[in-house]
Amino acid sequence: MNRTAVIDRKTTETHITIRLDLDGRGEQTIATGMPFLDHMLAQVARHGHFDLSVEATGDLAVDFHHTVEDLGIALGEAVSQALGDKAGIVRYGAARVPMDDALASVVVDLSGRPFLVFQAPQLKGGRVGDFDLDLVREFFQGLTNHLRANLHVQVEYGQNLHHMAEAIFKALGRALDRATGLDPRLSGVVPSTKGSLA
Ligand SMILES: [Mn+2]
Repeated sequence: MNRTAVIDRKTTETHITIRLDLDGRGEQTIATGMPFLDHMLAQVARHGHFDLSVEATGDLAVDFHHTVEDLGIALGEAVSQALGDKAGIVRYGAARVPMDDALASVVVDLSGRPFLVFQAPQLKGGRVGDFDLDLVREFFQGLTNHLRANLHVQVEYGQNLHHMAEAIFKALGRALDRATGLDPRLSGVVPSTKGSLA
């Protein structure tokens, strides 16, 4: 079974192309025009064992905001498309990932009901190079809405902003790897007593 997606999303503000294989080996080619975000998306692919290629051009000269939000949207659409009707998936995933001084957790339910809880006040107003860390939340909001998932993101503690952000994206990869994984005991049944996760 092929669990892949190709997304080509074009607006007046951004143009994003994503190729995704949920059952990959963590190989990535990522070029968003924002090297820090490239580094973060590479963590999702690596630790989610996804093959992921992302190309984005956007109105970065205005602000990184549109491109970051649209990347969240496009990645959500890609994962959603690759999952199809979600038959046989684990559905839930949780990961706590340390990075030196920082500890972050991501818990996901691929429920079909978008809801984001984002508790990372440490990032507020922070920057890594030219990347505004308030945009991490915008990325996750776009992802949540278009993956139609329940996502809980928390930075438990940390000192270094780069480490806290990176721990979040690594945890996202691990949690998504688990949630999108196939459970052979389900033999293709959708894991909901309603019979649907659409
Ligand atoms: Mn790093």
